Amino acid sequence: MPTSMITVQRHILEQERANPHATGELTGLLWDLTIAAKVISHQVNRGGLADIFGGTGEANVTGDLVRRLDRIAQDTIYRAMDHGGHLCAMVSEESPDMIPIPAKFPKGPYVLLYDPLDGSSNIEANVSIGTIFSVHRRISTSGDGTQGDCLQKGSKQIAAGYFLYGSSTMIVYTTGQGVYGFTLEPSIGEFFLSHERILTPPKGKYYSINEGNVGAWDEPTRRYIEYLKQKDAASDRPYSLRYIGSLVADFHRTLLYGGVFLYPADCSNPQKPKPKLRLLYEVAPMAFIMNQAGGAATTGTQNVLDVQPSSLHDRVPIVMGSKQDVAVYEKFCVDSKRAPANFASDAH
Ligand code: AHM
Ligand code: MG
Repeated sequence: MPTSMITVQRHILEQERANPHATGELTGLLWDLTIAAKVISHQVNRGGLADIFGGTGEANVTGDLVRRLDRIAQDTIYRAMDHGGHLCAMVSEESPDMIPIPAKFPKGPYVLLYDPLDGSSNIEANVSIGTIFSVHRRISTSGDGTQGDCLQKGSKQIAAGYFLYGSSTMIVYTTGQGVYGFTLEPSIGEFFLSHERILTPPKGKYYSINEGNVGAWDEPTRRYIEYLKQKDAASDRPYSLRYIGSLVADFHRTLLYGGVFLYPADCSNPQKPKPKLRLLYEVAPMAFIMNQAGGAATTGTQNVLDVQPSSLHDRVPIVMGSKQDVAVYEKFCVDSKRAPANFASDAH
């Protein structure tokens, strides 16, 4: 049995009570999401059953193969969230356009942006995957939500979090009052507080990047990773590489142990850099969480939370993690010509 008896439901409620203007809508919204996650977790745990697997044969808007569990996760969240009266629109990584709330249901003050099942290329290897979510307050005044409600900077997020389907199922979330983690007790179906007020170490000793892409990295990233691999006992270098290729899992480890996660743009064509991760469903919510845990997140030139989205499926480069590690990366971006060795004394 868990030692803490604080359920996620009670925690969300108490956080909302701390805000004198709270209406209870956000509590209801997050509560509905946890129900969807329990259903998805159950399906993911049944993942060894052959009939769940296999592509649907369609490609999603970002060109990835839509796997069957992706679709189950997408539908589960939609069905859990469409009728609660908390939302005026939803947007998912798996759909090209906004997903309206059916006319027969009341509209609410929030929009929900989500990646229903991130890391799905790992499903068949039984690697941890997850659901990522981000909540904004609508800026339009009534009726159906608009694109403008969705295309808000990360700094405007009201809440963000993720569900991790791993050796146990977890929710990690923030409403701008710190980051908290809860672990699902599957026999009774409740998430219990297991990670009180998560704080990322100010500096880590791990880096997390798809190193197979080295030939396509920009110069600062290449020099930064070289620097992390150089021996220097005073700054705990060389760092160790940890990379799963599943954002929620790589992020969760970075959040708890510190260090840095990077997904830089593919700069094979320097005139047209191509980032991979999506601003609204992956990068902005993770940046909000990292920031609330005392870490940092940058595109290399800009704080991620200040990036103004221009379309629903914008992608940006991302470097996030321990504050000191991200600060060193930013120095490489400012002056990529500087010898890596000079950074040790500056940053540590
Ligand atoms: P997905 O949303 O289609 O699952 O893709 C996103 C995933 C992230 O989970 C992960 O960080 C990244 O893609 C891994 O990409 P790569 O295989 O190029 O390293
Ligand atoms: Mg994804």
